[in-house]
Amino acid sequence: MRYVTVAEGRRAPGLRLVLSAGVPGPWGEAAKAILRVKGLDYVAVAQEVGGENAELREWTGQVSAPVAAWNDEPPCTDSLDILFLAERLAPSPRLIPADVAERARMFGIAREIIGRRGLGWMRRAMLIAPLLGDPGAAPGVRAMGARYGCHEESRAGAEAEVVRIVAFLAQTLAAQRAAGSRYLVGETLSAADLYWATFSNMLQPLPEADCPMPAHVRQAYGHIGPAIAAALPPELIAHRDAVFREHIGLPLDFLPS
Ligand SMILES: N[C@@H](CCC(=O)N[C@@H](CS)C(=O)NCC(=O)O)C(=O)O
Repeated sequence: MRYVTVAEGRRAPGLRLVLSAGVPGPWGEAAKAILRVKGLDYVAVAQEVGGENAELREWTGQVSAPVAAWNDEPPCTDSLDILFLAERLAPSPRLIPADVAERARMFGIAREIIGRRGLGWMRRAMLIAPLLGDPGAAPGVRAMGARYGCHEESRAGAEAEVVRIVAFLAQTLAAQRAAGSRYLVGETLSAADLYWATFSNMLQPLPEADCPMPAHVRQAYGHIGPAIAAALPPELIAHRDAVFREHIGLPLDFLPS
């Protein structure tokens, strides 16, 4: 992936996507997947994981990735705002169902995966909360812990929530299968499938060839423990593999080139 600096990205016209350079940040990979499915090109802008990101703060009022910026419009710093922007720029294929009941279900599932205290949030807390009591914890880890409320969580509490959400996703997929659909909502791909596919990497990393992430991240993501392993059926992983194969494409491209 060719990343430009925040200063370059801020000046550039068109669509820019700020991403954590060098790692497959799940929120960033989800935003990339949405743009890929919609065929939208963008300039990738580098955010530094756990870093000060002062220029990004100056531009967007916050320091996280992803951020999507379209021409002179205010940058979208929230993942659902990025989804709405993509839907506006490329209405087809739609990733937000037209049917209101399906839409409500899709956003409920999406929130459980990407939202505050959802799957990604709690999985991150599982990894970071235990490190925060160590006076030698790296400054970047401390920054992330403070940024994402990890100090408010215990590893066990966060793990229990991850188990509940994964079990819910497994039940949802099984019910959809029984009703004749391959997807989490309705009969076609929606953003919920893309969110699950990209966030599943925090539970069962994609193979190294498809996702060449730093060894310590791979090791941390891959150690889920028996409770999450028991809640995660092969069908959910097969679903994410199919979504990557048929809709997003592999390998993931996040290493600076
Ligand atoms: N407000 C964002 C939150 C995204 C988020 O949690 N980003 C993390 C992804 S790992 C991040 O940027 N981490 C690196 C950092 O904070 O430096 C959203 O809802 O999309």
